Amino acid sequence: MSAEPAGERRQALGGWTPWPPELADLYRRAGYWRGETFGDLLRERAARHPDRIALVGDDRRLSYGELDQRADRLAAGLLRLGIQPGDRVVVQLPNLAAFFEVCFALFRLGALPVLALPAHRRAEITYFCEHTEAVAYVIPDRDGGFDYRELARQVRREARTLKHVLVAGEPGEYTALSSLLEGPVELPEPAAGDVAFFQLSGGSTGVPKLIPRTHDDYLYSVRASAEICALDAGSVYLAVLPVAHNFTLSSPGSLGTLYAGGRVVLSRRPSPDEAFRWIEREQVTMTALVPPLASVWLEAARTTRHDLSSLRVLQVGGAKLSSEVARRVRPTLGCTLQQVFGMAEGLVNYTRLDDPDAVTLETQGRPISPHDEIRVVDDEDRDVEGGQVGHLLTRGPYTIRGYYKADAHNAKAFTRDGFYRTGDLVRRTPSGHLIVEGRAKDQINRGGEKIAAEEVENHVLAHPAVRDAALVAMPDVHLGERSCAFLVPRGQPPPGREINAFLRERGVAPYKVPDRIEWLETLPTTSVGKVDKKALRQWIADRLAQGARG
Ligand code: OOB
Repeated sequence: MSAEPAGERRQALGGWTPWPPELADLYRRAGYWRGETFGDLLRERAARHPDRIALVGDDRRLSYGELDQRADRLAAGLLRLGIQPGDRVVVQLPNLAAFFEVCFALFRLGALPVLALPAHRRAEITYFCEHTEAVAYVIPDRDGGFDYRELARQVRREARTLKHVLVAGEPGEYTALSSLLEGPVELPEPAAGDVAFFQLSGGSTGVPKLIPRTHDDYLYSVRASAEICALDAGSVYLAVLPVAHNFTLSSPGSLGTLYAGGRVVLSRRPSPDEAFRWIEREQVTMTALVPPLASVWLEAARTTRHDLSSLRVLQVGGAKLSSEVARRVRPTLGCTLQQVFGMAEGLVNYTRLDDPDAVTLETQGRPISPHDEIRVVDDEDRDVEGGQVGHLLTRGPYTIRGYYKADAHNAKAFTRDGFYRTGDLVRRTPSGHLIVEGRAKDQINRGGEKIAAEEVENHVLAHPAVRDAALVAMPDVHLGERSCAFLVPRGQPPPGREINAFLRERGVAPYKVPDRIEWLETLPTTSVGKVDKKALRQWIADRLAQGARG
């Protein structure tokens, strides 16, 4: 345990904003921050029930004892390779047991995983490597027909601090993770108040933002989430969305399940075909989906030959779930629906398992913690009347106080007294439940995948034929939203596919490539001269509605 800051090896990491001492004290006194690290957690569980299965996936079954030992041995190998406490390591692994071996090894070592998503490509990965000065990059050999070693070759050309590429699987010219398992060595103990790893923000600005999470704050959200979701040793959690995402990782996700001594099952694909097979085979009790996937599953469940009766809870979050789809969960799957409205920056809201239907079907839940401070405000940061729609601001024991190395942006994204401006528009019911009514941030929520408009606009503007660009959301029956780029050409507009090929060429993640392109002579502006995105959203929505009618 690392309860006492004295005598610990404290991290020298700069560029992040800790909580003010009086709040940190409060969170410790309340018993939220317990001085426990992720390394401690695994050690303790492995000592208690070494033979119990912790992870199942891709022909592997790892017990708690094995996971613990392999994390130690891999940490030793990483140290020998030259990876030091405090070093940053970009981890881009799909739903494989290796994800947990690598993360726990890095936690033990006090090195910091930067959790990239499998869909990220050269532009994003290079940026993460450069911004965090990462020394290593961990990838699978191939996944979903894509060769990550080829991506690593491209990243290595640009990311100067990168010394090692480590591969789960066939390493090619790189180092196989399996070759790094060595006899365990004595390791310095990281402090629980230190940054443990980086999550990625959905973002709304030009470059992706990194979210520093400490052992203390993240473990609190994991523990409290596991309690809210009633996880125990009999729980079997199926990870279908990427394991690196906050929802799948900690709400309560894989880490919550490991905390509770349950079993995590890793599905490589989110399709009902693969997931239903896992549910039947491993007697899965809980899983988490984004709304479009929930609709696909509900459809498939009507005719499946798989036995899904072990499922107790289906969580849906990441984007707004319509009450029509919500209503179909229990009759179709025979399990309880739990809505989850969370963010990688911290705050997570859940409907509780014993909430009445009206709450579960119509709201996005309420915060984890009595110490999650919630404000709903107008454009001038004044609290709105109860029940009115406003901007959601929050602060609390597991919500960050600033992004990593982003001072200028932090001044806008946080209030002076440390509330995070979520960019979400919500209404709060008298019972304290939140209903998401919209979004003020410049982001597209493409079926749970977040696209920062400005980031994509900057990439598009690098094309010589584009003078001006605005990316907006357009309604979509399947994904909720897709992206539409309004572009102003220099001279003759090129075909849209040329723009999209250009973006892929620049190494932009596929989900960020515009779903539709519209050429305009100029972009409409508001009275203060800003691009009128509201008008653009309205225009494309009307156009689509006409199309649907015609
Ligand atoms: C989760 O995390 P992120 O960081 O990918 O995205 C956060 C944003 C929120 O600010 C909100 O705009 C949107 O995603 N969102 C929802 C929602 N859940 C997230 N909007 C409406 N209804 C919901 N239920 O998406 C995330 C993190 C942890 C747990 C669950 C989701």
